[in-house]
Amino acid sequence: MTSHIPSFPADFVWGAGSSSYQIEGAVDADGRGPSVWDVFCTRPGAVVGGETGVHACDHYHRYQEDCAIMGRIGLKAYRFSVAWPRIFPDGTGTPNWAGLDFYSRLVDAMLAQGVQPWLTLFHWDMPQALQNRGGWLNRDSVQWFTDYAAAVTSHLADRVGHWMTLNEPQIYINLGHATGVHAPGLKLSMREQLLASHHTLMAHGSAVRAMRTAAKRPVQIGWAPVGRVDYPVTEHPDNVAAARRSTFSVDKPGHWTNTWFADPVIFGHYPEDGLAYYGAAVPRIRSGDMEMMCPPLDFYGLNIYSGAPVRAGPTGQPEAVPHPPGMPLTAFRWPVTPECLYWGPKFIAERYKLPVVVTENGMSNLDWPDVHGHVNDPQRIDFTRRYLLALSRAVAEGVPVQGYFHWSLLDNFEWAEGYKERFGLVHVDYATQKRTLKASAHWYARVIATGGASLVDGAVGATTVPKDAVVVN
Ligand code: IFM
Repeated sequence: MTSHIPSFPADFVWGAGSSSYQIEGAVDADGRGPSVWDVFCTRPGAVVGGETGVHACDHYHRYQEDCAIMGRIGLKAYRFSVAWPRIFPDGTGTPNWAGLDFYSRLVDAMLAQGVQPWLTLFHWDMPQALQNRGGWLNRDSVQWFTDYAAAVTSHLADRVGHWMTLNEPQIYINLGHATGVHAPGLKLSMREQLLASHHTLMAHGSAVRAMRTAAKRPVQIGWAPVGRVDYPVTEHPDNVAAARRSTFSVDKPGHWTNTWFADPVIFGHYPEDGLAYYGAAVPRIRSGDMEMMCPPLDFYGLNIYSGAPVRAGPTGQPEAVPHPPGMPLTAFRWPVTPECLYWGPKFIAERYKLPVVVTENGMSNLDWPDVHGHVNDPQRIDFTRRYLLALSRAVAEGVPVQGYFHWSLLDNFEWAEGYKERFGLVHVDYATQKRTLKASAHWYARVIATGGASLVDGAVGATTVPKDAVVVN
């Protein structure tokens, strides 16, 4: 890694994130309707241990305590999502006042702690009532989502300045509509998968336009796709070119692509290689569809956890390079590849010419309170330090990175994995709902307070910046 001194702009957004179904619980409270995840969790074998989000972190009732924790860590911003079925329990009709009011109180509690709200509209919990009408396969989903986006925006945009439409369309299309391991648990044909994805991209664009009108003041709108990052195995220009090419190619089953989703949203057309790759499975594109997808955005959110090394083959073509034996892995068995937080934002900003925000990054770990009640998670500290140093290199080289949101604030419901994977800066004892700040939360607080300077502290969890420790190798 190139030696550099970590440096982030003074207005860099240091945050942490979560999503509604993963933390809220209270699935019947105040008129909320069922979501696809409530229904999916009741399927035998769908979720590890038969676990569900029925109680999760009980954040719905404990949001004040959780906002106080955000204040203790010194977060500048908190990314959360709205549960669509709290606002439209039956999918359409009149918005549910009590649901809107919960998010209004949550936003006020955040602001009282000096934490800016960053709101995601769709983090996978579609109302089951809409799924019963075909979900994203129904072209009406564009209007359903637009109405929902407008309702939430007109209610909260006086206090919420940053908005994201969709979280990781690649994942909910792939796991929810192709392999069936996430809600709504469908195993559709490729043609149907691409139709569902086409509608979500139209819904995104239509919603952005409606939100700008409903907000009644300028707001920042982006989205949060998952970033496939192929990074060069060495920095030889041929390897860099190969990594860039494969990062932006459509060449693998499973929707693990940036361009199939982002080219329509930013450029207004599907990528040529994707059209060739999917061939006859590409849905009929009606007049006006592509134009609908691409209203201007203010930032490009990137969820990045891991990347894959690539080198240039004999004719310059990208070749995957296997990770070495004994590669560091997280508890989820995801490779630890800090390089992706340099190359991912750099490649994306170059291609799409938008400021980038890392809207998710973090790791699951095997954390538990020790006999003194402390939760020591040195792996998470080391992981985050390495990734943030890589990100700071991008910043130092002029890549327009505006912020970083650690995933996640609290341990939570990790979808089909239930409560097995702990991603939080804060440990949650699900039996008692006791929150304990992990060592990483204290460490991250220091990173935030020093504007990133403490990333070069020598010791795990160190609280002072050694004067001579300013160069990182
Ligand atoms: O927990 C998820 C989140 O909901 C979406 N992005 C990846 C995280 C870790 O798997």
